[in-house]
Amino acid sequence: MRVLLVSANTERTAIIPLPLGPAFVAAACRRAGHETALLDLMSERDAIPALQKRIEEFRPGLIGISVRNIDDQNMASPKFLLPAVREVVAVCRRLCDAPMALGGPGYSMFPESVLRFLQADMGIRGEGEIVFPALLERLESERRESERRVMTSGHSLRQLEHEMARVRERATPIRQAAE
Ligand code: B12
Repeated sequence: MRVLLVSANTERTAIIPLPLGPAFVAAACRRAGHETALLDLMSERDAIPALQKRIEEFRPGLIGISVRNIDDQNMASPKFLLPAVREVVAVCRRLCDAPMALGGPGYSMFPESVLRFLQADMGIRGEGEIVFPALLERLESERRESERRVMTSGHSLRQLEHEMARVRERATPIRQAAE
């Protein structure tokens, strides 16, 4: 599977950390045989256009998003850092239909509320090197299984897509007529 890992941290407080966690997870994905790209938004001049370009070129089957910080831990005037990550998720959603999995230290602290706030599809709490490739394997085997079911019922996926397009074409005038 083609996997895009996005290190979503663009916060420059204190230090500019390297994306160590997502790099470890990317290495594990490559070892498991997946074509893997890692995009570090911190090192991009314009994060969102860089993300758009990478998605269009790479066409990922799954996107992993690393969430490092929730806030800057400045008690005097705290800065909430998740809205920028929510934009990353929204851009991915707009550009492709790949499922999105969250991970990273920020996500792992508040998995349920961060998943809800960011509107991603799933998340992995804690270290990702073993569980994330296992998730990829699971998604791939589910895809193979559904393709096999389609093949054995006498259709290829391409035929099925063609058939769906024809159904949609026929359905449009009906919907318009009803409106
Ligand atoms: C070391 C560290 C620092 C160092 C960084 C040094 C450096 N050169 O990188 C210093 C002291 C500079 C620092 C600064 C800050 N830090 Co700091 N830091 C840490 C610490 C202790 C470890 C981070 C680390 O490098 N881990 C090692 C890597 C390999 O692990 P990892 O990133 O967690 O990745 C693993 C998993 O999370 C997971 N994973 C990661 N990405 C993904 C993606 C997917 C898809 C999946 C499935 C899994 C996955 O798998 C990875 C491999 O096992 C954590 C606490 C902790 N124990 O995690 C806090 C922590 C991340 N920091 C935090 C904060 C807040 C900050 C600061 C904002 C503090 C400040 N006001 O200065 C700054 C921000 C820096 C920045 N610009 O982003 C918070 C973030 C949570 C929050 N409250 O928002 C943490 C969690 C501490 C805490 N408990 O509050 N930090």
